[in-house]
Amino acid sequence: MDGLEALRARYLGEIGAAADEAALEAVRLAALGRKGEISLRMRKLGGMDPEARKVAGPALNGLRDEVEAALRARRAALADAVLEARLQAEWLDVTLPARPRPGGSIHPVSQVMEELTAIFADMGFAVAEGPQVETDWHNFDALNIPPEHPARQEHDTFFLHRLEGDNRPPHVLRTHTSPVQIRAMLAQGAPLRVIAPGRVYRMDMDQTHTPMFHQVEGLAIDRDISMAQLKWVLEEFCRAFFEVEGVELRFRASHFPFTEPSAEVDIRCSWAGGQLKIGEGDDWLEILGSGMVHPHVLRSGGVDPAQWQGFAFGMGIDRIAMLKYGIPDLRAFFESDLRWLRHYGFAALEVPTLPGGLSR
Ligand code: 2U9
Repeated sequence: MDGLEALRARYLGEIGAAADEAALEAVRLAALGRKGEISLRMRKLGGMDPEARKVAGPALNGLRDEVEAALRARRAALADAVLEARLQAEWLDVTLPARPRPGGSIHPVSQVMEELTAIFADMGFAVAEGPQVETDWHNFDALNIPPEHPARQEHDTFFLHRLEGDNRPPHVLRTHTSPVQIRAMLAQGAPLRVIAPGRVYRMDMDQTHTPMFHQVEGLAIDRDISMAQLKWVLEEFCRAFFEVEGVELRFRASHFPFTEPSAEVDIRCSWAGGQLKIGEGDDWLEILGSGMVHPHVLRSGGVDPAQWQGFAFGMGIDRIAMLKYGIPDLRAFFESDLRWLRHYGFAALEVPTLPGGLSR
């Protein structure tokens, strides 16, 4: 058959020159498509005389096979080139440093709240919350602080202004989180195990006081609850929170209207070299107050003191944050100074847990 050599040279040339998949497909259709040049010639084989067909048939089959092989090879080469171009374009230097930390950080008060929530949750305490604007009954009377009690003055209370004719009970900004536990007792009854972390307000401002600060209080009510269990819970808490095995606590008799007996609790520490170390040395640092819940207070919460006993404790969150993280000035906590926040803040997304670590 004439011109096969020229056909071969042309198609192999066009295949080699096809720049992309579409160009290659156009060449395939021109040669091997239904109306392609090679296909048409193959169709004509049937009309040839047998002698001529014997020569032309194998030659055309050979040409078709060769063109098909060239198409396959070129298609593979084009696909390789596309992949190579992508690899070049999407190249990534995995040795580059990671992106900078996001600007925000967790405030030490939030961090410490998460830490103590994790510790007390492990001992079976749920978190209770309540309003920051309270009735004076929930804030004082229910806690065995009657109107004439000197503690009402000591609390430096913020009273909410009342318009004439307003018959609602007097409201205050809560001076402690204790009313949260009164509400928890009334709502849930006994037995009960809750902590109440949150903001409290007292009209006081100097180097160690701010008009708003944070407290956490705890309350456990059950049958046969005693000071021994209070002591164990507080020791466990201090060991976990300050991350020292050998914590030692000292209970000093004290007085609060809402607990009887009451104890202030000191932790053994050392100030050697001006640096605080918990769990060693010969100094004692007051960290919390505690006691057995007063029967009047149980009754205010609708709990029968003949059936149930309870222990309670309270501490300042800002204060224990300062002790744990070596923060010298309380007032800086609430100034929103970005340099301070960057220095004392904690990485976001690293939630404190007992197994995962409280503070890193
Ligand atoms: C209920 C019954 C009892 C909570 C308690 C203290 C002792 C205490 C202070 C520590 C430092 C407040 O932040 S602080 O100034 N708190 O000493 N708090 S017992 O007793 C309760 C609470 C609620 C129903």
